[in-house]
Amino acid sequence: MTLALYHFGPVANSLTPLLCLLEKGLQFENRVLDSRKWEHHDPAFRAINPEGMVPVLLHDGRVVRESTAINEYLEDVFPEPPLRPADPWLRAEMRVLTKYVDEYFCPALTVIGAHGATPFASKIDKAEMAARLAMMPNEEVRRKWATVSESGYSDQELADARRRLGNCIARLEDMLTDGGPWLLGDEYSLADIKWYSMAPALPRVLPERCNPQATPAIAGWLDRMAARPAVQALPAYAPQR
Ligand SMILES: N[C@@H](CCC(=O)N[C@@H](CS)C(=O)NCC(=O)O)C(=O)O
Repeated sequence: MTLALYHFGPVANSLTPLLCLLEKGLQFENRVLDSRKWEHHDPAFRAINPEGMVPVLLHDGRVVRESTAINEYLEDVFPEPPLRPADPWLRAEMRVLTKYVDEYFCPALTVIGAHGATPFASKIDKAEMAARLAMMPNEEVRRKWATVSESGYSDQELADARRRLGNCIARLEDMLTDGGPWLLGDEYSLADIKWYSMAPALPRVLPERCNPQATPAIAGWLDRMAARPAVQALPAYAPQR
């Protein structure tokens, strides 16, 4: 059996399957790609995912894409320890939560994260950047890089992304208040993993909205997540720069 994960390190969508693999104690080839060196544009990786996007899991020669789908796949193939509730209602709730991150939380955080790459991207030679953009088949990724290689996102776009992140904070605090230690109550699940792939950025991006006084339930959950051995193992999977 061979299992390999192609990823950008323990952050955002890459963190989702990385943490799942570590929670399950699975042995895998760690294929960390350095996005700042455009390693995801190398022909060897493009042969695996023509979209030039991570994360990608390779299991016995078969390519599995999309972080949320990868984790459900890992759960189906390697069910121990279980990270998906047995109860069908809780399982549906778990999928509502992972879907929210994919459709709402992640796109808002991407605007803020990509804007932070403006100093790096705007220094790239224009001809080189044009060649890079031409290599990006995914329109959203291409538009993102085109934006940050110019002046970055507008104040209005940044404010709108922060507004949406404020809604994510409110939803997370609400879910954790009066609940169990984890998002589904007593059962740690793929929902915690998915939210944790984005949530550590919240106190940094919106410190006035997300802090131990304003959002004590989030602060407690972040601490419980940080104490998990699998989370403590994550830094070893960062790109070596
Ligand atoms: N919905 C996809 C999103 C994947 C995605 O956006 N990946 C980003 C990194 S987090 C990427 O590969 N970007 C390529 C680039 O920015 O050039 C998933 O959850 O796996």
